[in-house]
Amino acid sequence: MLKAKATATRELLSLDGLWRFALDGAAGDEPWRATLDSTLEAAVPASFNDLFVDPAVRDHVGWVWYQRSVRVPRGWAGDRIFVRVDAATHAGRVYVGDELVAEHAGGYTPFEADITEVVTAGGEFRLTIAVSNELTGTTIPPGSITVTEDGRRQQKYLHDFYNYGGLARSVWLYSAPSVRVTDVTVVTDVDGSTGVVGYTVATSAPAELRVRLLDAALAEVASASGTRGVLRVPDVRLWQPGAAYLYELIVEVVDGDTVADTYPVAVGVRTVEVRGSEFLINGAPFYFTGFGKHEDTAVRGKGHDSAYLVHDFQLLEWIGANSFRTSHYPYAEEVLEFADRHGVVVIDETAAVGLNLAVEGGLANGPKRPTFSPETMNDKTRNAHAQAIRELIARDKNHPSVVMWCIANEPSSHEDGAREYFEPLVRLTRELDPTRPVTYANVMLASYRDDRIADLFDVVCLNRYHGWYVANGDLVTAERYLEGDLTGWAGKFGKPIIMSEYGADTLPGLHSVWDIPWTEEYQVAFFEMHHRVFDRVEGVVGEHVWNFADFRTTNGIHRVDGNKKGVFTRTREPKAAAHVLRARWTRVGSRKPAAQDSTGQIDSNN
Ligand code: BDP
Repeated sequence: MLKAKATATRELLSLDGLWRFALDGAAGDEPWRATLDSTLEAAVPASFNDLFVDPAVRDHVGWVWYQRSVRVPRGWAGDRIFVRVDAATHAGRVYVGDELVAEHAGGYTPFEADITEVVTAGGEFRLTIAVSNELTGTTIPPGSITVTEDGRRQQKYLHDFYNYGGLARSVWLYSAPSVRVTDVTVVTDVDGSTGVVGYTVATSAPAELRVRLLDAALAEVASASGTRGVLRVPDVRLWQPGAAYLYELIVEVVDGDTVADTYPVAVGVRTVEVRGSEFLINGAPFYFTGFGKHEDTAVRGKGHDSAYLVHDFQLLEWIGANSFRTSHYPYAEEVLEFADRHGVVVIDETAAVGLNLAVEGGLANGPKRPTFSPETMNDKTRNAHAQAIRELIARDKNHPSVVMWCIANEPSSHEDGAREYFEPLVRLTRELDPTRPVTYANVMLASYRDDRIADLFDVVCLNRYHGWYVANGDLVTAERYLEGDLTGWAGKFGKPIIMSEYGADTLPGLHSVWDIPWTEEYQVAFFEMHHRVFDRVEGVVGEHVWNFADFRTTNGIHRVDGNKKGVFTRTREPKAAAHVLRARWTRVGSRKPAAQDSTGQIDSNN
């Protein structure tokens, strides 16, 4: 799905700002039919939960209402007019005046409606968006709703980050010509020193098409006509991790001498490949350093914020990280565009987190209810999951920064039914995008001995907590466990392994000369232990610390002020471990550190 952009043939109006806001039930029946009867105003983009002091808002489970009036620019007469919602977490309904114009499920991917027939250029209309934060057995992520004895609805779910809801990303009004570009797919390859850019364009009606590829200095380097084709770029400048280079593909609908529609797509020419136990970008082995992140800040919740975007990427650069995973949902498109421009590598994840009832009763307990069954995660869950994959790939397929799809976080992959659940989803992902490797993040409960799905995927991503949830405070034992774990996976599957999570909760300011969990020193020692092991095990091609920053977690799990595994605090101050990671990652770059020699030194020539 194309991002809304202003071009010579399209105009774009941001609808961000303050909207009238009400909880469902507080604003009467069918609240979209009139001005919302509420004194509350909510900021867009932002999750609604932390904006207000009333706990009834923060804890609300169900629909909420956003409303504002919108004036359509006069000059849009004759164009098609669209309203686009970048994210309504987790479901949205859009009303123009009295009419329902769009409905969407899935909290982290965009949707839009053509509202040309119900608005007029120059006129004003009432725009109401209903957003539901409910998680059920048929949503991704899944959850369930219980009712307390005193009648309060409570949301339960199987992931530990807080279930923020609302309009966390921008809302737009835009115009486009009736015959227009509706989709563009770009696939790049390299042939010697020549870049190969394959393109496919979809249009709203049969049309004559022209494409031009411009380099960063806006000089045309290739052109073609027709809905699909291949452009060749002699002496191509590749998109490289840490050294981004972007071309721009200008797609034009032409009608004789006039350009009826024009839409630009940033193109980074690069290849991605898994070969044996290596992950190759542009033919060279790539070693991932970085984090699992969250979209999470004070007050805004999951609201997209350009200042945090810039600052987070500054911190990634400062610490020497070359990559991150969009744990545990697709991030705002602005984040991926920034990664494209700045050469940061992304593992792009769906919101399929918590497909795991084995963790329900705590890490140590075995499954009490089966995860995959008609009563639990079933065909409907899988259909929603398939749709989440479709929408993720439709939105993000052209980003050079995205080098791999991660279709689930910590599913119960050792249980009956896991293979039947995942096989069709992996197939679907490959059909939709045959060019990128596919992975899932494996949970510690599913070992290399009993995991049932790892062979379906290209890369083994492991979330492990040796030294935290296991062997807490005993890094000697943890080191032995970790090495056994990694060598087990490497030996059995022979695929590249990325440590997609390893982390220890740490309270900034807490210190000790001993290995005491929660101290800054323990987080440092914990990482150093992991890094020794990674360097010893062939096949480990990356390390993503859990987490970039401290983040808000749900009520009802035993955490003090949220998850403290951040290397930075929630307000982005570094803990001691940040300096240790910085020393390592700025030295390692994007090449796997050589095995240590007998003196314990890294052989820097290797
Ligand atoms: C992993 C999850 C992650 C959690 C982390 C933790 O993938 O979302 O935040 O554990 O417990 O199981 O810190």
